[in-house]
Amino acid sequence: MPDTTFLNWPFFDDAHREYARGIREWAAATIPGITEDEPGDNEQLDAQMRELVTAIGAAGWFKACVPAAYGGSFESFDVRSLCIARETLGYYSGLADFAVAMQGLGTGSISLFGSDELKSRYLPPVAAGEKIGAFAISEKGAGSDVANMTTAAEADGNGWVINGEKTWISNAGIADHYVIFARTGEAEGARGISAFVVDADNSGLSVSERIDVIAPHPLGTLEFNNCRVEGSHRLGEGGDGFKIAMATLDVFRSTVGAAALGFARRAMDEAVGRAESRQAFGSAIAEFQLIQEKIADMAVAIDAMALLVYRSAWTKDTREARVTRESAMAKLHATESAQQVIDQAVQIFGGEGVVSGRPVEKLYREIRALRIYEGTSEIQKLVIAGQVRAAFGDD
Ligand code: COS
Repeated sequence: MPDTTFLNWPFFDDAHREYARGIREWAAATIPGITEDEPGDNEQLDAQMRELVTAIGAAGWFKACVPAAYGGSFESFDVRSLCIARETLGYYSGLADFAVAMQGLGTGSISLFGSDELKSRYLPPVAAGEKIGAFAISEKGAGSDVANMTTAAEADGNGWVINGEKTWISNAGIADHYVIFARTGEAEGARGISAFVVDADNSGLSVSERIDVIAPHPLGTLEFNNCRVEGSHRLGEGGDGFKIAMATLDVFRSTVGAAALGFARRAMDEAVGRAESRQAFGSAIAEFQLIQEKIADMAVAIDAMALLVYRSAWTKDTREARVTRESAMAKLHATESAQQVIDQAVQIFGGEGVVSGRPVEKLYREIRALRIYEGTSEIQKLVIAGQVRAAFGDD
Protein backbone atom coordinates (compact mmCIF):
# COMPACT_ATOMS: atom_id res chain seq x y z
CA MET A 1 0.00 0.00 0.00
CA PRO A 2 1.69 3.26 -1.09
CA ASP A 3 2.36 5.90 1.56
CA THR A 4 -0.10 8.75 0.98
CA THR A 5 0.76 10.91 4.01
CA PHE A 6 2.38 13.47 1.67
CA LEU A 7 -1.15 14.47 0.65
CA ASN A 8 -1.46 16.19 4.04
CA TRP A 9 1.26 18.66 3.02
CA PRO A 10 0.12 22.23 2.39
CA PHE A 11 0.71 21.89 -1.37
CA PHE A 12 -2.65 20.12 -1.70
CA ASP A 13 -6.32 20.84 -1.16
CA ASP A 14 -9.22 18.46 -0.61
CA ALA A 15 -9.86 18.13 -4.34
CA HIS A 16 -6.32 16.73 -4.78
CA ARG A 17 -6.81 14.29 -1.92
CA GLU A 18 -10.07 13.10 -3.44
CA TYR A 19 -8.45 12.87 -6.89
CA ALA A 20 -5.53 10.86 -5.46
CA ARG A 21 -7.86 8.46 -3.66
CA GLY A 22 -9.94 7.94 -6.81
CA ILE A 23 -7.05 7.26 -9.16
CA ARG A 24 -5.29 5.03 -6.60
CA GLU A 25 -8.34 2.82 -6.13
CA TRP A 26 -8.95 2.68 -9.86
CA ALA A 27 -5.31 1.90 -10.70
CA ALA A 28 -5.03 -0.84 -8.07
CA ALA A 29 -8.15 -2.51 -9.45
CA THR A 30 -7.46 -2.06 -13.17
CA ILE A 31 -3.80 -1.64 -14.15
CA PRO A 32 -2.28 -4.97 -13.01
CA GLY A 33 -4.85 -6.85 -15.10
CA ILE A 34 -3.74 -5.03 -18.25
CA THR A 35 0.03 -4.93 -17.74
CA GLU A 36 0.71 -8.24 -15.97
CA ASP A 37 2.39 -9.80 -19.02
CA GLU A 38 5.34 -7.88 -20.39
CA PRO A 39 4.82 -7.54 -24.18
CA GLY A 40 6.94 -9.88 -26.30
CA ASP A 41 6.97 -7.77 -29.47
CA ASN A 42 5.89 -4.39 -30.80
CA GLU A 43 2.48 -5.68 -31.82
CA GLN A 44 1.71 -6.79 -28.27
CA LEU A 45 3.26 -3.62 -26.90
CA ASP A 46 1.08 -1.41 -29.10
CA ALA A 47 -2.01 -3.43 -28.19
CA GLN A 48 -1.25 -3.07 -24.47
CA MET A 49 -0.63 0.64 -24.87
CA ARG A 50 -3.91 1.15 -26.73
CA GLU A 51 -5.78 -0.85 -24.10
CA LEU A 52 -4.27 1.31 -21.36
CA VAL A 53 -5.11 4.56 -23.19
CA THR A 54 -8.70 3.44 -23.73
CA ALA A 55 -9.12 2.35 -20.10
CA ILE A 56 -7.46 5.44 -18.58
CA GLY A 57 -9.44 7.71 -20.93
CA ALA A 58 -12.77 6.03 -20.18
CA ALA A 59 -12.12 6.41 -16.45
CA GLY A 60 -11.47 10.15 -17.00
CA TRP A 61 -7.85 10.31 -15.81
CA PHE A 62 -6.59 12.08 -18.96
CA LYS A 63 -8.82 15.02 -18.07
CA ALA A 64 -5.89 16.40 -16.08
CA CYS A 65 -3.96 16.69 -19.37
CA VAL A 66 -6.09 19.32 -21.16
CA PRO A 67 -8.00 22.51 -20.21
CA ALA A 68 -11.67 22.28 -19.11
CA ALA A 69 -12.97 24.08 -22.21
CA TYR A 70 -11.65 21.19 -24.32
CA GLY A 71 -12.70 18.15 -22.34
CA GLY A 72 -10.43 18.47 -19.32
CA SER A 73 -11.12 18.98 -15.61
CA PHE A 74 -9.21 22.15 -14.80
CA GLU A 75 -9.29 25.66 -16.28
CA SER A 76 -5.66 25.26 -17.32
CA PHE A 77 -3.17 22.55 -16.33
CA ASP A 78 -3.26 21.43 -12.75
CA VAL A 79 0.30 20.17 -12.50
CA ARG A 80 -0.31 18.70 -9.04
CA SER A 81 -3.02 16.45 -10.46
CA LEU A 82 -0.77 15.47 -13.37
CA CYS A 83 1.96 14.58 -10.87
CA ILE A 84 -0.46 12.59 -8.70
CA ALA A 85 -1.63 10.74 -11.81
CA ARG A 86 1.91 9.88 -12.96
CA GLU A 87 3.07 8.94 -9.47
CA THR A 88 0.05 6.69 -8.90
CA LEU A 89 -0.01 5.01 -12.29
CA GLY A 90 3.80 4.66 -12.21
CA TYR A 91 3.47 2.75 -8.93
CA TYR A 92 1.54 0.08 -10.83
CA SER A 93 3.10 0.20 -14.30
CA GLY A 94 5.68 2.18 -16.25
CA LEU A 95 3.56 1.88 -19.37
CA ALA A 96 0.46 3.25 -17.62
CA ASP A 97 2.49 6.23 -16.43
CA PHE A 98 3.81 6.68 -19.96
CA ALA A 99 0.24 6.82 -21.31
CA VAL A 100 -0.57 9.88 -19.16
CA ALA A 101 2.82 11.43 -19.83
CA MET A 102 2.38 11.26 -23.58
CA GLN A 103 -1.25 12.39 -23.68
CA GLY A 104 -0.05 15.43 -21.72
CA LEU A 105 3.18 16.15 -23.57
CA GLY A 106 1.57 15.36 -26.92
CA THR A 107 -1.05 18.07 -26.40
CA GLY A 108 0.70 20.48 -24.00
CA SER A 109 1.98 22.80 -26.74
CA ILE A 110 -1.48 22.85 -28.35
CA SER A 111 -3.14 23.69 -25.02
CA LEU A 112 -0.63 26.47 -24.35
CA PHE A 113 -0.17 27.96 -27.84
CA GLY A 114 -2.77 26.51 -30.23
CA SER A 115 -5.64 28.36 -31.89
CA ASP A 116 -9.20 27.58 -30.75
CA GLU A 117 -9.62 25.57 -33.92
CA LEU A 118 -6.61 23.35 -33.18
CA LYS A 119 -7.58 22.98 -29.52
CA SER A 120 -11.15 22.00 -30.41
CA ARG A 121 -9.96 19.47 -32.91
CA TYR A 122 -7.08 17.79 -31.06
CA LEU A 123 -7.68 18.07 -27.31
CA PRO A 124 -11.11 16.49 -26.60
CA PRO A 125 -10.36 13.09 -28.21
CA VAL A 126 -7.04 12.87 -26.35
CA ALA A 127 -8.74 13.71 -23.05
CA ALA A 128 -11.26 10.93 -23.71
CA GLY A 129 -8.54 8.39 -24.60
CA GLU A 130 -9.97 8.04 -28.11
CA LYS A 131 -6.88 9.48 -29.81
CA ILE A 132 -3.17 9.36 -28.96
CA GLY A 133 -0.74 12.30 -29.00
CA ALA A 134 3.04 12.59 -29.41
CA PHE A 135 5.77 15.24 -29.19
CA ALA A 136 8.55 15.13 -31.79
CA ILE A 137 11.55 17.35 -31.19
CA SER A 138 14.71 15.18 -30.96
CA GLU A 139 16.90 14.34 -33.92
CA LYS A 140 19.96 12.12 -34.31
CA GLY A 141 22.19 15.21 -34.22
CA ALA A 142 19.99 17.31 -31.91
CA GLY A 143 18.94 15.74 -28.62
CA SER A 144 20.18 17.94 -25.81
CA ASP A 145 21.34 20.51 -28.38
CA VAL A 146 17.79 20.95 -29.61
CA ALA A 147 18.42 24.36 -31.21
CA ASN A 148 20.70 22.55 -33.69
CA MET A 149 17.83 20.65 -35.35
CA THR A 150 17.86 20.36 -39.13
CA THR A 151 14.32 19.21 -39.95
CA ALA A 152 13.00 22.14 -41.97
CA ALA A 153 9.59 23.56 -42.85
CA GLU A 154 9.40 25.77 -45.95
CA ALA A 155 6.52 28.14 -46.59
CA ASP A 156 4.51 27.02 -49.62
CA GLY A 157 1.40 28.97 -50.59
CA ASN A 158 -0.93 28.91 -47.58
CA GLY A 159 0.90 26.01 -45.94
CA TRP A 160 4.24 24.47 -45.09
CA VAL A 161 6.29 21.62 -46.50
CA ILE A 162 8.35 19.68 -43.94
CA ASN A 163 11.42 17.56 -44.70
CA GLY A 164 13.72 15.76 -42.26
CA GLU A 165 13.82 13.12 -39.57
CA LYS A 166 12.93 12.93 -35.87
CA THR A 167 14.02 10.10 -33.63
CA TRP A 168 13.46 8.63 -30.12
CA ILE A 169 9.85 9.71 -30.57
CA SER A 170 7.54 8.22 -27.96
CA ASN A 171 4.32 6.80 -29.41
CA ALA A 172 5.78 6.78 -32.95
CA GLY A 173 3.60 4.33 -34.82
CA ILE A 174 0.55 4.54 -32.55
CA ALA A 175 0.02 8.30 -32.29
CA ASP A 176 -2.84 9.97 -34.17
CA HIS A 177 -1.05 13.31 -34.29
CA TYR A 178 2.46 14.66 -33.64
CA VAL A 179 3.46 18.09 -32.34
CA ILE A 180 6.66 18.62 -34.28
CA PHE A 181 9.41 21.24 -34.30
CA ALA A 182 11.16 22.33 -37.48
CA ARG A 183 13.53 25.01 -38.64
CA THR A 184 11.70 27.84 -40.39
CA GLY A 185 14.64 30.18 -40.82
CA GLU A 186 13.52 33.40 -39.09
CA ALA A 187 16.98 33.44 -37.45
CA GLU A 188 19.91 31.18 -36.64
CA GLY A 189 19.62 28.65 -33.82
CA ALA A 190 16.86 28.73 -31.22
CA ARG A 191 15.02 31.72 -32.73
CA GLY A 192 14.51 30.10 -36.13
CA ILE A 193 12.31 27.15 -35.14
CA SER A 194 8.51 26.78 -35.36
CA ALA A 195 6.03 24.22 -34.02
CA PHE A 196 3.37 22.40 -36.06
CA VAL A 197 0.65 19.82 -35.53
CA VAL A 198 0.89 17.00 -38.08
CA ASP A 199 -1.68 14.23 -38.47
CA ALA A 200 -0.22 10.73 -38.40
CA ASP A 201 -2.01 9.82 -41.63
CA ASN A 202 -0.39 12.70 -43.56
CA SER A 203 1.02 11.02 -46.69
CA GLY A 204 4.38 12.83 -46.28
CA LEU A 205 4.95 11.34 -42.82
CA SER A 206 6.10 7.79 -42.15
CA VAL A 207 7.50 5.77 -39.26
CA SER A 208 10.82 4.60 -40.70
CA GLU A 209 11.92 2.48 -37.74
CA ARG A 210 10.78 1.19 -34.36
CA ILE A 211 13.35 1.32 -31.57
CA ASP A 212 13.49 -1.44 -28.95
CA VAL A 213 14.49 -0.29 -25.47
CA ILE A 214 15.26 -2.02 -22.14
CA ALA A 215 11.82 -1.23 -20.71
CA PRO A 216 9.48 -1.67 -23.70
CA HIS A 217 7.63 1.50 -24.74
CA PRO A 218 6.40 2.48 -28.20
CA LEU A 219 9.34 4.45 -29.64
CA GLY A 220 10.53 5.15 -33.16
CA THR A 221 11.88 7.37 -35.91
CA LEU A 222 9.70 9.62 -38.08
CA GLU A 223 10.54 10.61 -41.62
CA PHE A 224 9.10 13.75 -43.22
CA ASN A 225 9.21 13.63 -46.98
CA ASN A 226 7.61 16.71 -48.54
CA CYS A 227 5.07 16.54 -45.75
CA ARG A 228 2.53 19.31 -46.38
CA VAL A 229 0.63 20.92 -43.52
CA GLU A 230 -1.88 23.76 -43.58
CA GLY A 231 -0.77 27.20 -42.40
CA SER A 232 -3.33 26.98 -39.58
CA HIS A 233 -1.41 24.00 -38.14
CA ARG A 234 1.46 26.16 -36.93
CA LEU A 235 1.45 26.83 -33.18
CA GLY A 236 2.14 30.43 -32.13
CA GLU A 237 4.16 32.71 -34.39
CA GLY A 238 6.98 31.74 -36.76
CA GLY A 239 10.24 31.42 -34.80
CA ASP A 240 8.45 30.73 -31.49
CA GLY A 241 9.07 26.97 -31.62
CA PHE A 242 11.99 26.81 -29.20
CA LYS A 243 10.14 28.81 -26.55
CA ILE A 244 7.00 26.72 -27.12
CA ALA A 245 9.04 23.55 -26.58
CA MET A 246 10.75 24.89 -23.46
CA ALA A 247 7.52 26.24 -21.95
CA THR A 248 5.83 22.87 -22.56
CA LEU A 249 8.76 20.99 -21.04
CA ASP A 250 8.63 23.34 -18.01
CA VAL A 251 5.11 22.08 -17.27
CA PHE A 252 5.89 18.41 -17.77
CA ARG A 253 9.40 18.11 -16.29
CA SER A 254 8.16 17.94 -12.72
CA THR A 255 5.76 15.18 -13.79
CA VAL A 256 8.78 13.09 -14.90
CA GLY A 257 9.98 13.45 -11.31
CA ALA A 258 6.54 12.32 -10.15
CA ALA A 259 6.78 9.15 -12.24
CA ALA A 260 10.21 8.46 -10.71
CA LEU A 261 8.63 8.97 -7.29
CA GLY A 262 5.94 6.39 -8.06
CA PHE A 263 8.60 3.88 -9.19
CA ALA A 264 10.67 4.54 -6.04
CA ARG A 265 7.68 4.11 -3.71
CA ARG A 266 6.87 0.81 -5.35
CA ALA A 267 10.49 -0.34 -5.03
CA MET A 268 10.57 0.57 -1.35
CA ASP A 269 7.26 -1.19 -0.63
CA GLU A 270 8.48 -4.30 -2.42
CA ALA A 271 11.82 -4.17 -0.57
CA VAL A 272 10.28 -3.69 2.89
CA GLY A 273 7.86 -6.56 2.24
CA ARG A 274 10.77 -8.73 1.24
CA ALA A 275 12.91 -7.69 4.21
CA GLU A 276 10.11 -8.51 6.66
CA SER A 277 9.52 -11.97 5.18
CA ARG A 278 12.98 -13.14 4.10
CA GLN A 279 14.67 -15.22 6.79
CA ALA A 280 18.47 -15.40 7.11
CA PHE A 281 20.78 -16.07 10.03
CA GLY A 282 17.78 -16.99 12.18
CA SER A 283 15.58 -13.90 11.72
CA ALA A 284 13.83 -11.69 9.16
CA ILE A 285 16.51 -9.67 7.38
CA ALA A 286 14.59 -6.48 8.33
CA GLU A 287 16.00 -7.04 11.84
CA PHE A 288 19.52 -6.33 10.58
CA GLN A 289 20.85 -2.81 10.89
CA LEU A 290 22.41 -2.78 7.42
CA ILE A 291 18.97 -3.49 5.94
CA GLN A 292 17.38 -0.87 8.21
CA GLU A 293 19.93 1.63 6.97
CA LYS A 294 18.82 0.96 3.40
CA ILE A 295 15.16 1.34 4.38
CA ALA A 296 15.88 4.65 6.12
CA ASP A 297 17.86 5.95 3.13
CA MET A 298 15.04 5.00 0.79
CA ALA A 299 12.41 6.68 2.96
CA VAL A 300 14.36 9.94 3.24
CA ALA A 301 15.09 9.95 -0.50
CA ILE A 302 11.42 9.44 -1.32
CA ASP A 303 10.23 12.31 0.89
CA ALA A 304 12.92 14.60 -0.57
CA MET A 305 11.80 13.68 -4.10
CA ALA A 306 8.16 14.31 -3.23
CA LEU A 307 8.96 17.70 -1.69
CA LEU A 308 10.80 18.90 -4.80
CA VAL A 309 8.21 17.48 -7.22
CA TYR A 310 5.19 18.93 -5.44
CA ARG A 311 6.95 22.21 -4.66
CA SER A 312 7.45 22.66 -8.39
CA ALA A 313 3.89 21.61 -9.24
CA TRP A 314 2.38 23.88 -6.57
CA THR A 315 4.52 26.82 -7.69
CA LYS A 316 3.37 26.37 -11.29
CA ASP A 317 -0.30 25.98 -10.27
CA THR A 318 -0.50 28.85 -7.81
CA ARG A 319 2.39 31.28 -8.16
CA GLU A 320 4.54 31.50 -11.29
CA ALA A 321 4.04 31.25 -15.04
CA ARG A 322 7.56 29.90 -15.44
CA VAL A 323 9.03 27.21 -13.18
CA THR A 324 12.20 26.45 -15.10
CA ARG A 325 14.39 26.17 -11.97
CA GLU A 326 11.88 24.29 -9.83
CA SER A 327 10.93 21.75 -12.51
CA ALA A 328 14.56 21.11 -13.48
CA MET A 329 15.42 20.49 -9.80
CA ALA A 330 12.43 18.18 -9.37
CA LYS A 331 13.28 16.12 -12.44
CA LEU A 332 17.00 15.96 -11.73
CA HIS A 333 16.73 14.99 -8.10
CA ALA A 334 13.77 12.64 -8.32
CA THR A 335 15.06 10.61 -11.27
CA GLU A 336 18.62 10.30 -9.96
CA SER A 337 17.44 9.45 -6.47
CA ALA A 338 14.82 6.95 -7.66
CA GLN A 339 17.55 5.10 -9.53
CA GLN A 340 19.42 4.68 -6.21
CA VAL A 341 16.29 3.66 -4.29
CA ILE A 342 15.47 0.99 -6.88
CA ASP A 343 19.06 -0.23 -6.86
CA GLN A 344 18.87 -0.64 -3.07
CA ALA A 345 15.58 -2.53 -3.44
CA VAL A 346 17.23 -4.93 -5.90
CA GLN A 347 20.03 -5.42 -3.38
CA ILE A 348 17.57 -6.30 -0.61
CA PHE A 349 15.98 -8.88 -2.92
CA GLY A 350 19.38 -10.45 -3.61
CA GLY A 351 19.35 -13.01 -6.42
CA GLU A 352 15.56 -12.72 -6.71
CA GLY A 353 16.00 -9.04 -7.54
CA VAL A 354 17.67 -9.69 -10.87
CA VAL A 355 15.26 -12.38 -12.07
CA SER A 356 13.49 -11.18 -15.25
CA GLY A 357 9.95 -9.99 -14.63
CA ARG A 358 10.22 -9.43 -10.86
CA PRO A 359 8.75 -6.03 -9.95
CA VAL A 360 12.09 -4.58 -8.79
CA GLU A 361 13.87 -5.92 -11.88
CA LYS A 362 11.26 -4.22 -14.10
CA LEU A 363 11.62 -0.98 -12.13
CA TYR A 364 15.41 -1.19 -12.50
CA ARG A 365 14.96 -1.11 -16.28
CA GLU A 366 12.02 1.29 -16.21
CA ILE A 367 13.70 4.13 -14.29
CA ARG A 368 16.80 4.42 -16.48
CA ALA A 369 15.29 6.37 -19.38
CA LEU A 370 13.85 9.04 -17.07
CA ARG A 371 17.37 10.35 -16.40
CA ILE A 372 17.70 10.92 -20.15
CA TYR A 373 14.38 11.89 -21.72
CA GLU A 374 12.85 15.40 -21.59
CA GLY A 375 16.29 16.80 -20.82
CA THR A 376 19.13 14.71 -19.41
CA SER A 377 20.34 15.13 -15.84
CA GLU A 378 23.31 17.05 -17.24
CA ILE A 379 21.00 19.47 -19.07
CA GLN A 380 18.94 19.96 -15.89
CA LYS A 381 22.13 20.95 -14.08
CA LEU A 382 22.94 23.50 -16.80
CA VAL A 383 19.41 24.89 -16.58
CA ILE A 384 19.56 25.15 -12.77
CA ALA A 385 22.99 26.78 -12.79
CA GLY A 386 21.78 29.20 -15.48
CA GLN A 387 18.78 30.18 -13.37
CA VAL A 388 20.89 30.65 -10.23
CA ARG A 389 23.41 32.77 -12.10
CA ALA A 390 20.64 34.90 -13.68
CA ALA A 391 19.06 35.51 -10.26
CA PHE A 392 22.49 36.41 -8.84
CA GLY A 393 22.89 38.95 -11.66
CA ASP A 394 19.52 40.53 -10.76
CA ASP A 395 20.77 41.67 -7.34
N1 COS B 1 10.32 28.89 -21.10
C1 COS B 1 10.17 29.87 -22.02
N2 COS B 1 11.18 30.33 -22.78
C2 COS B 1 12.40 29.77 -22.62
C3 COS B 1 12.64 28.74 -21.69
C4 COS B 1 11.54 28.30 -20.91
N3 COS B 1 11.70 27.33 -20.00
N4 COS B 1 13.94 28.38 -21.76
C5 COS B 1 14.51 29.17 -22.67
N5 COS B 1 13.57 30.00 -23.20
C6 COS B 1 13.80 31.02 -24.21
C7 COS B 1 14.87 31.99 -23.69
O1 COS B 1 14.27 33.04 -22.92
C8 COS B 1 15.48 32.51 -24.96
O2 COS B 1 14.66 33.53 -25.50
P1 COS B 1 15.31 34.85 -26.16
O3 COS B 1 16.05 34.33 -27.36
O4 COS B 1 14.12 35.70 -26.50
O5 COS B 1 16.22 35.41 -25.10
C9 COS B 1 15.39 31.32 -25.92
O6 COS B 1 14.37 30.47 -25.39
C10 COS B 1 16.71 30.57 -25.99
O7 COS B 1 17.05 30.21 -24.64
P2 COS B 1 18.52 29.85 -24.17
O8 COS B 1 19.50 30.86 -24.70
O9 COS B 1 18.50 29.53 -22.72
O10 COS B 1 18.73 28.54 -25.03
P3 COS B 1 19.88 27.58 -25.00
O11 COS B 1 20.13 27.13 -26.39
O12 COS B 1 21.05 28.13 -24.22
O13 COS B 1 19.24 26.36 -24.17
C11 COS B 1 19.32 24.20 -23.18
C12 COS B 1 20.05 25.37 -23.81
C13 COS B 1 20.37 23.13 -23.08
C14 COS B 1 18.82 24.57 -21.81
C15 COS B 1 18.14 23.74 -24.05
O14 COS B 1 18.57 23.54 -25.35
C16 COS B 1 17.50 22.48 -23.51
O15 COS B 1 16.69 22.51 -22.58
N6 COS B 1 17.85 21.33 -24.10
C17 COS B 1 17.26 20.05 -23.73
C18 COS B 1 16.20 19.74 -24.67
C19 COS B 1 15.40 18.58 -24.26
O16 COS B 1 14.79 18.58 -23.22
N7 COS B 1 15.38 17.57 -25.15
C20 COS B 1 14.56 16.45 -24.95
C21 COS B 1 13.24 16.73 -25.61
S1 COS B 1 11.86 15.81 -25.09
S2 COS B 1 12.34 13.97 -25.12
